[in-house]
Amino acid sequence: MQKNNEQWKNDYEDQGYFVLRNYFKPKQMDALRKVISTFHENWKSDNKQFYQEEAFNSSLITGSQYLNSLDRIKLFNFISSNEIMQVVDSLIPNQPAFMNTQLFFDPYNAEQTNFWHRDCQYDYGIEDQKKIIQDTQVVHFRVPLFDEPGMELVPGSHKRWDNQEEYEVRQEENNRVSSEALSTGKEIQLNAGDLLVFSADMIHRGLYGLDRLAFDILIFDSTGSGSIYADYVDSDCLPDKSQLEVIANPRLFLNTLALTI
Ligand SMILES: O=C(O)CCC(=O)C(=O)O
Repeated sequence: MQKNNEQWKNDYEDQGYFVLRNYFKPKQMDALRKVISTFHENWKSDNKQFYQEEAFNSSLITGSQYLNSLDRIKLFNFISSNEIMQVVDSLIPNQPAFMNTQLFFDPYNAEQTNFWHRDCQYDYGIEDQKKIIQDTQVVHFRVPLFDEPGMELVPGSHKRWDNQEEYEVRQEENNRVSSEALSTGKEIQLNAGDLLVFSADMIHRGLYGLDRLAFDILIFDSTGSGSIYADYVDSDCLPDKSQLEVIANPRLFLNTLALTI
């Protein structure tokens, strides 16, 4: 067990990602698929135009808008399950905190292209991005609900700045577009039951196809400058008092709540 944890940490530090194959039990996946499908159908019918015109993901899956309390508790228990917490604790030993969830699907318009990015580029200018990738730590836990083409990642880019090709493509400079191939990209095909763990700040893009449905959990290191990520938390997506009482291991949510009240 210990060796696993050290291996995960080393792989994450060196490469910015790792995959655990067949990590979740079929029963866990069946239960998760059921709740997520309920969310997705409700979300789609409430966001018809956005879905048909441009969407490739939704967020706030644990919120109260589209799921009832029982289904939300099932999600909270999955997010803080032993399987997830074992990985969380090996990467973020002090005060890991729940940030948000997202659901990635294929765009309705099959012509819509994917795009290379670092998550931090939507909130920070270039110089701050250079700092952020060294200083803070937001980790994606991607749980594909069905077999899917997966993700393409640039290994090692969580700790280093872009080379010229990566920069021009990601920023769409010099007539390049963000959906172009990158020579440094590595495709990671994923199957239902796998877990892909990757740094939000590495250069990455989703691979569309196979009617994918991937549940992403975002967790951050809330120590030091990581506490800025408390601003990204929507309080409606956290468990309330009565829900906390029936979550087997609520530590991840309690750490977030401690930052947001
Ligand atoms: O799967 C996708 O379409 C993109 C995924 C992504 O960018 C992310 O998880 O941050």
